[in-house]
Amino acid sequence: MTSESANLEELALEALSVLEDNWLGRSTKPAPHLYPHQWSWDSAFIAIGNASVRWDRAASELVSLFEAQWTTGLLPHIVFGSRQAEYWPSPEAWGSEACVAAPSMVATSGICQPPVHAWAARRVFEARPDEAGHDFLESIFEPMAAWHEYLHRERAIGSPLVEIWHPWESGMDNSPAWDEAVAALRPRPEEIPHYRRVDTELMDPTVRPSDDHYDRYAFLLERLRLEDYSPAAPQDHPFRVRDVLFNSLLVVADRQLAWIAERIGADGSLALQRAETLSCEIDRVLWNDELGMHVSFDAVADAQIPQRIAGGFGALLADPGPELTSRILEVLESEFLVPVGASGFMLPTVAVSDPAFETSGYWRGPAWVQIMWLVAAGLDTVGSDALADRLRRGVVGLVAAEGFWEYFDPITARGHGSARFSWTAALFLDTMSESPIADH
Ligand code: 2M8
Repeated sequence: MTSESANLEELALEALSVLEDNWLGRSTKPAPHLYPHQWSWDSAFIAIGNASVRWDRAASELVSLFEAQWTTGLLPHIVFGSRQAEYWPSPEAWGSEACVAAPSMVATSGICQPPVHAWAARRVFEARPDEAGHDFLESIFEPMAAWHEYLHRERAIGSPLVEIWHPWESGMDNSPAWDEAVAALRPRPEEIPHYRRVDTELMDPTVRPSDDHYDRYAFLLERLRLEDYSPAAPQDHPFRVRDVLFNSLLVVADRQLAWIAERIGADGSLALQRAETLSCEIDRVLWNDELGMHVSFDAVADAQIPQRIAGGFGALLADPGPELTSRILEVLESEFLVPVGASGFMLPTVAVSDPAFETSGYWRGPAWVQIMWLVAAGLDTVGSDALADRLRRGVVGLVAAEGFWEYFDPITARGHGSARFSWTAALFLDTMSESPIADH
């Protein structure tokens, strides 16, 4: 065994210990202190990482999340565990107990996150395609279909593209792509509920979203809470964004739902049809020819958001065809990718040359492992294997040099945010098991 592969083996053991330490009993918290409950898309990534190493936990991660599903089909972005664990917005701020559609056994948030779950469920099944795997797939299918149904029913307003109603729903909270839409919110002081941030007590406040943004996050939360998270006139909601990553992931998710349906003898034709419609709309509405990539659409301003962010490369997952793909790859290579380690690339969330770039500012520049993992999968989809491989080497290189951080500075490659971050560990494990990196 070479010293490099010995080192990778040690890292894999360390990744397992991160997941072990963050295990809550039936699911995994994203980070030891900063995010002490269960988060929706984190759980999907964690399930993917656990699938081939701790199968029962991978299944439990998704099953426990779906137990907190609302009767509307909404899959909440946070499922609260211990009330002792400090986090804002707390269960009281969300007030899910007062919503008829919310589960009674557990407190949750009332908004959602990108739909990576059907993909995760398929990966969990594929890691164990026996009776247990089949039972898991059967038990998750109806709730999964209801989750997708919720998105297509409640979030597609005047367009097949689905909307997010809060920046937190994108998972890329303070991305500069949302700056204008957030600035356009002008809450009166009495419309901002009183709150105390916990994140800035745990982290350097300069790398977290600003107080100004948090006021608006709190305002949107309160507005949605007053309407039981199901506004009677959704077209009047003040933050409505058709995010390219969210919609691209829904294309993948619908395709995976159809795949699951076939495995268990159910009908997946609607899901397939929806995936096709959505994928055409992504190219029709979200493609920006001047920027050479897909961007999100502000449904309140009725205009595209002309900001390139790494999430836009998520459109590769929906397979945009050779012409758009070659334009996208050109932008990816010439504007975004930054060399890391011997032969890897990292992908900043905002291009280093972009005026909006901030080197350690959370979703405003740093490289995130789960975005790199998703874009690598997008590159696989369009047959760009060499680039996908170099992005995966980037994931391994960053973790090997720095550890399992929440995100990484694209200039110095230093780790930032929370240490011992669950999806970094989970997707590192997946990257090691999926690719030939370890053999090189
Ligand atoms: C971050 O978001 C939460 C709010 O949901 C926060 O800042 O408190 C984001 O990075 C999000 O993508 C992630 O799912 C969550 C937990 O890791 O943290």
